[in-house]
Amino acid sequence: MDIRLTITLTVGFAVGAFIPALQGCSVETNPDHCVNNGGDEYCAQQHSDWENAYCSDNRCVDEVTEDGCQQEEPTGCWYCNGKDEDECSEAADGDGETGDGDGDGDGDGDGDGDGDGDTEPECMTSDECSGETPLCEDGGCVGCEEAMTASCAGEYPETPACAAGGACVVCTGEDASACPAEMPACADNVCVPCDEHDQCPESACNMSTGACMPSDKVWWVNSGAPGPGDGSEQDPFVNFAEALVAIGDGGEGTIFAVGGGPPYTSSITVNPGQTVAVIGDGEVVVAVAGQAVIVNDDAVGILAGINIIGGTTGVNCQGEVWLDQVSILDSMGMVGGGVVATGGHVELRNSFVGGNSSTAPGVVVGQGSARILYSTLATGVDAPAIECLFGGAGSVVRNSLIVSRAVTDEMVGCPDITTTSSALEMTIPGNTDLDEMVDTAWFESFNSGDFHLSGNAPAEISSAASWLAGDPSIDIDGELRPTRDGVSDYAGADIPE
Ligand SMILES: [Ca+2]
Ligand SMILES: [Ca+2]
Repeated sequence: MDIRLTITLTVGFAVGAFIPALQGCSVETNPDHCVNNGGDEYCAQQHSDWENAYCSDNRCVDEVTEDGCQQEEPTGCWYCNGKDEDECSEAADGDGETGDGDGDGDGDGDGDGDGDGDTEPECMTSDECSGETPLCEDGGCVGCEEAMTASCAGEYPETPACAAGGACVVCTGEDASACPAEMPACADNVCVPCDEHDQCPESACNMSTGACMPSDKVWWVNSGAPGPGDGSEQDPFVNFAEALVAIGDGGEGTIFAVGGGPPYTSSITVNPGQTVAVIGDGEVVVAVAGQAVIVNDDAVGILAGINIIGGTTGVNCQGEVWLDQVSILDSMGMVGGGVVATGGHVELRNSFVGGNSSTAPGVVVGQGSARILYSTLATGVDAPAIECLFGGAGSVVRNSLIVSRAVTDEMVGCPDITTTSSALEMTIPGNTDLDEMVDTAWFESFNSGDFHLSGNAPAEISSAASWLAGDPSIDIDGELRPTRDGVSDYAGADIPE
């Protein structure tokens, strides 16, 4: 409301020297208008390229100007010395004798006549208005941003959102309330499937379908809560196991996880038929002895904003897995791998995978496939960053940073993976060759799995990636990516601050 008010006043000031308030009789002065600044002389200064400059109060002109200056003599509303002086059309005509009389007469007559004509209603209802001035307000068609009382939602139920140019549209980035459940997000004023969790603030984006997860199937967990809890935001469960039970067989549910307390010690197991989203706040730590996340065949696991430390395997995928802004640290000698595509398909985006004590690869591509996008894989001396058990056909590495402390290829057994726009130590055409990573100084803290880039990272990383439509709009920390097709960007999950 404040913004609309400001815009309206600005536009109002631009049109006339004086703006009578709609309800009362108060008058505001426009300090930038020629009638308040000495008249013609002011216009001549403001428009030094004009042959003639006349000051008008805009009542008698065809084209209203913001500062009141006109190039043609504004007969009938010419205030050559400013508003305190008499209107001076008559003086210029040299008709001194009848000047006073005619002047008064013309002034009143023209003023009333023009006034009535100008305020004859342009519209009675909004269906007489369209385009970028779709709303009828006080007899005139105005843009939705200017409107004080009329609104897109009130006048046009099917296009209830107000776009920047003034038009009423189906949706905007801020208002997608008219979009259907299966296409809850908005791009270019058109409803589209979601691809980021922020587009579904009450639950999570089901990345698999592009719909928001059910808003009535949402549970909260907080490892620092007193427990046992009922899974509500006010009284959360303490561990994932209770929330997974609440989602139930074949259910589709969202778990909001709060970090800052002790590590979560129950694994996240998604059973066949289930679709489970776990949305952490970035401070969530999952530390279990065995496999931290298991997504079974015919199950969908969607994880974001969580940190997995240790265990035997970070994420074991047999169904469908979506990982965004996830960190997986091998601190204690994983034997399986950070992310294992046993079967099915893994999407790994804006994520860190690796660690110094690696005994297992960062990503293992088995019978399944993986798409590794804008992720940083950095593994220890005994482990490749990516290992393919069956060649890697159907898998993709793009816009990622792939390194290993091993003095060998950091991708092993993967001749069929499609790798583009990434930065690696090895040479693959279409990617950036960083040469051997001689120590761990490229990262803020390699040993603790903090793969944010340090000042020692090779500069080529900053332009190795190429953003494409559909790619994440942010990095692992929420920093904005370029979001224009073909623009170069940092490879890996981190854009340095
Ligand atoms: Ca290496
Ligand atoms: Ca960053």
